[in-house]
This record gives sequence, structure tokens and C-alpha cells, in this order.
Amino acid sequence: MPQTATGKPAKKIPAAERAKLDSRHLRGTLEAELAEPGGFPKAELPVLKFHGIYQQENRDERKARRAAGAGKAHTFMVRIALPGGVMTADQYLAVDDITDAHADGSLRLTTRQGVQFHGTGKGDLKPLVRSLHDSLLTTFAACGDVRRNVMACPAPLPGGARRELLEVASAIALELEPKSRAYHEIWLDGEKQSISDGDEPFYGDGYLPRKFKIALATEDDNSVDAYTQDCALVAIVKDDAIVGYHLLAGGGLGMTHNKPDTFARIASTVGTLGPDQAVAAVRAVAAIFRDHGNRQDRRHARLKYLIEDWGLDRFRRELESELGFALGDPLPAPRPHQHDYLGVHDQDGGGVFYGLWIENGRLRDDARTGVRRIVERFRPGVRVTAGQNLLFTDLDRGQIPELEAIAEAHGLGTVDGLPQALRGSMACPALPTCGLALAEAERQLPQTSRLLASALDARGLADVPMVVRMTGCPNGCARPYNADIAFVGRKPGAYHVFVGGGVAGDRLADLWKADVPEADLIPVLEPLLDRFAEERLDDETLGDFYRRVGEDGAATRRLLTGKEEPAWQHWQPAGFEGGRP
Ligand code: SRM
Ligand code: SF4
Repeated sequence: MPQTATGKPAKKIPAAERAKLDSRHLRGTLEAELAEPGGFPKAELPVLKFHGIYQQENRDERKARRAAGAGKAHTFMVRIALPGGVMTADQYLAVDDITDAHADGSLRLTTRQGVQFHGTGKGDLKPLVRSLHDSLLTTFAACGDVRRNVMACPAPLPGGARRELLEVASAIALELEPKSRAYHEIWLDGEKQSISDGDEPFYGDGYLPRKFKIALATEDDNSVDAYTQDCALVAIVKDDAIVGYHLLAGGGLGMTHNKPDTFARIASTVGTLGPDQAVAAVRAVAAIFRDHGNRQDRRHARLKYLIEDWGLDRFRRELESELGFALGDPLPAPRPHQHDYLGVHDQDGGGVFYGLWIENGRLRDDARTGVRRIVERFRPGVRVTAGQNLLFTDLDRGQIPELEAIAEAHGLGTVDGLPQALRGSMACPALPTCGLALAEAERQLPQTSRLLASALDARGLADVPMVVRMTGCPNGCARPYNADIAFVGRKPGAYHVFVGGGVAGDRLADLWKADVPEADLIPVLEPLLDRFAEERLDDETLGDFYRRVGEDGAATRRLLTGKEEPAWQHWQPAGFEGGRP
């Protein structure tokens, strides 16, 4: 075994770290591999991700291909990063054109305000990236061990604060953008540069230990789910201007079934910042993660585990030392709701904006045509929300009836008559594209959420705001663990059912029942819904009711079902409340 200078055995560098170190600042052998038939070799896939590209296969076809003795038919998922979800009409139309030219004809609005293409062939990658670049859009650093798409509340509400919030989001995105020219060289035929130490002044050769997620909310709008982020700023607004921020850190949802050392965590309130300290503070949090995050065990390579190991006091001390100034004392944690801004709203500077519900963020066929027609007709600004919906901005109120008529003609649900259980629902893509999916999500939730909507309607609960989420595995891409109700894939056709999060997104749900077959997803919730209908206080949400009637999840379950769960599956360490156990 290799030795260090002190004679101690040197730690082996894990493959994921080695791939970054050897990549020559994200170049790897991608350019050469692009010219070869077949997929990219496994060793190059981590580098490919930094360019916003994942190698996938259509899992619906896997069995038949195996049976026919055919190898994997590789296709690619390509992700665009859009700080704050903001696009122009021209950019949206270019993205829509690209899915016909270079992908499978569908667009996927993501839970982090990005857009994904699926089903892209290897030969289409370069033209796809070039077309995006021509529209000033990029896939660079949309994935990989860097800061991910920086989220910000996208609604252009009256007052200057929202504009400022989006500007700060863009400034943070730029500050933490990798500076390597690899993307230009590989995809845009940019001039080859020699690789020097100065290429990546912030990230260095090893980039971050893993992904790093940032979001900006305000004290009255948590539409970006701030408590699930590695680092979030919640703006304190006075007289339409941002006068400071709450700094949150250490949120994160990914976990692995039956591995108790992995867990979801709600971000902690670390302190407060002045209005000009936002970029420096986020950069400092990312620097701490870069320097102290776990690079040996990728499952623990998220800021939440570092904060759990250190404790909040040490984290705050290290952060202040990195920053060179003291943070303000934490204020009581804000509890704004996750607004969806569907329908018509007054806009900053006059006019209105309009929020359109897009089921699970998937735009294909008639729905895609409908959105395209709206964008062509009114040329609005287009914004992707963290709820996988679209906002059209810069409209006149007089245009709304025609806009709604186009939406309805193309089967797009306007907000009137949209049940809350659908309105607040989100699913991740899962099958057939996601290589990690254990169960369906995007293709299953439409049935499940409609059954839930009927069950709520039958009990007079149709108007209760509700966050309902489904994922095909425990990684948590549709942020299930802080929802009122969530279904998390366990195996084909079976889910863990969670309840007790809520519209503020600031607490974790409890595991209500494990390994529930698809057909029983709503029946297992009925005792809870019955009792909710009977005992609900005015304006109480399901998650709040669940918390009120039982001290903890187990107590509530006993109360409602009269049963103990037999073998309690791993969910959270005992006594874990989303901060330190
Ligand atoms: Fe995610 C991996 C899709 C938001 C936690 N996520 C994946 C991959 C790339 C699967 C893979 O690694 O092979 C999925 C691609 C599926 C496909 O076919 O498109 C995928 N994640 C998504 C998207 C598209 C879901 C959606 O419904 O929109 C979201 C893209 C956001 C974007 O534009 O950047 C998406 N992923 C999230 C979120 C939510 C968030 O960030 O607000 C989470 C939970 C928050 C968190 O990170 O803790 C999330 N995704 C993960 C994880 C688990 C990370 C962990 O800490 O363990 C993985 C697995 C991994 O990284 O190894 C993952
Ligand atoms: Fe895939 Fe799991 Fe993320 Fe869903 S939650 S997209 S199944 S990794």
C-alpha cells in the first residue's frame, strides 16, 4: 500500500474523485469518444455529467433487447440550467424546436426550474448543445459535482425585491460556475487551450465532493423549497427592497432504503446576512463543502452530513472564519408557503403574469403544441417554477381569455376546477429513462393523485391545499420527504407512504406505511383522511393536522389505525427531528 510522508498508509482515491482529477478540467476523452459508435465508456460518464449529459437507455425496451441478444441502446438525457427558471419567448421556442430536431419530442420541466431533453442520440448531442448555445442557453454544470441550477422564486410580483432576488441568483450562479473551457472545446469547436492551474480558481482539480444545491426564497414565498437545499437564502424584504437574508444550510433529501446512515435533512438556520453579503456567504458555504466534505464515501458526500458531524456551532465558526466577518444571530426561522402562482397575477411594472399547470412538468404532443401556440401568440417571458409549472410574464389582462382558450383547447388544465391534490402534485421522471428507478412515478402519479382527489372530495376536503409527491426511488428528486403526502418507490408496483410534511416545506414527513402495493396507496390513507375530515380546524392542512393529533408519527399511526407497524423500516434515526438527532 502506498505510504504518506508520515509513514501512514495513503488513502485510496475513490474512482469518482480520480475521474475528476484525471479529467484535465472536465475534458476527459469526451471529444474523441464522441466520434466513436456506441455509448461513452463508463469511466467517462462522471465527466460527461458536468456537461449536463447523462447516458441512459429506454428501460421499457431492456428485456426485449436482452432476449434478442442485443446490447444496450444508449440514448442521452440533456439538462439545461436556467437560474431562477427564466427564459425569453425566443429561447423557449428554440428549446421546443430542439426537442423535435434532436430529442424524443418531449420536454421535461424539472423540480429545480431547469428543462430536460430525453432520448437524444449520440450524434445529436453536439448539434443540440450548439443550438442551445446559439440561443444563449447552456447545459454546462447543470449536473456534476458543482453548484447546480441556482433556484429563485420566479414570480415577478410587484415591488423591486423579486427582480433583485433573480439578479442575486444569477450572480451566485456566475460566481460558482466552473471556468474550464472544456465545454467550448468539446461541443462548440472552441480553440483548444493548454490546461493551467488558473483554469478553475474556485473548484481546483477535484471540484466539489458532490452536487451542491442553492435556492433563494423570500420571507413570504418558499416556492423554491428552501429547507431542502444545501444552502438557501431567505430574503428579508422591507419597502420593496432586500434588507438582508436568513442563511440556511444543510438541507438535502437523498437517502438509500435500509441504510440508516443516509437520511433526509431539513436545512438549519445558521444566521443572518446583510443585503450585500449574499454571494460571499454562498461561496463560503460551498468552499467549506469543497474543503471538508466527505470525498471517501460518496453516499455521505453532501453538506448535510458534514453539518451533522460537526454540529451547527462548529459549522458557523468555520463559516465565519472563511468569510472573515461574523454572521448576524439567527432569527426565528421563516415559514412561508410554497405558492404556485397558477392563474392571473399583477406583475411588477404593470400588466399581469399567468401560471399554467403542467402535469409532472412533461410537455409532449398536444400539451406541448398548446404551450408553443401561447408563446408564439403572446411572446411572453417564460419561467419554469420549482413545482414543474410555467409562468408566462409581461401580459395584458385582456389577453388572458384567449390564452386560457388556447390552453383548454390543448388539454392543459387551467386553475379553475383543478383539484388541490393535482395542483400540488409532482413526480420525478423515473421509468423508463432513469437508471435508478425502482418503481414508476411520472407514469403512476396521474392515476394516484386523481384517486386521492376523489377521496378528498368525498370527504369535503377538495379545497385543502396539499403537497403530494411521488418518486421512483428514495433519492428524492421530486422532494417527497417534506410533503403532506408522498409515495416513494420501493420496488416495481410498491411504495413507502409518507405523511406529515406540509406547505411550508420546513419539516420532514413520517413513514406512514411501508411497502404499499400501488392499488392500496389511497386506501391506506383513508383512516387519516376520515379523521381529518371530522376534526379539522379552520384552514388546517393535512400535515398540520397529522402533527397536532399525535406527538410523533408512531403515536399518530397508533391513534388512527389502532396498529403498531410490525417491522419498522428505517426512515430516520430515533428522535431525529430534521436537525441533529
Ligand atoms: Fe435528481 C439523480 C432527475 C432534482 C436527488 N436525478 C438523478 C438522475 C440524474 C438519475 C441518475 O443519476 O442516473 C435523474 C434523471 C432522471 C431522468 O431520466 O431524467 C434525476 N433530479 C431529477 C429531476 C429531473 C427530477 C424532476 O422531476 O424534475 C430534477 C432535476 C433538477 C435540475 O434541473 O437540476 C432532480 N434530484 C433532484 C432533487 C430535488 C432538488 O434538487 O430540489 C433531489 C433531492 C434533493 C437533494 O439533492 O438532496 C435529487 N437525484 C437526486 C439524487 C440523490 C442525491 C443524494 O444526496 O443522495 C440522485 C442520485 C445521485 O446523485 O447519485 C439523483
Ligand atoms: Fe430517478 Fe429516483 Fe430521481 Fe426518480 S427519484 S428521477 S427514480 S433518481
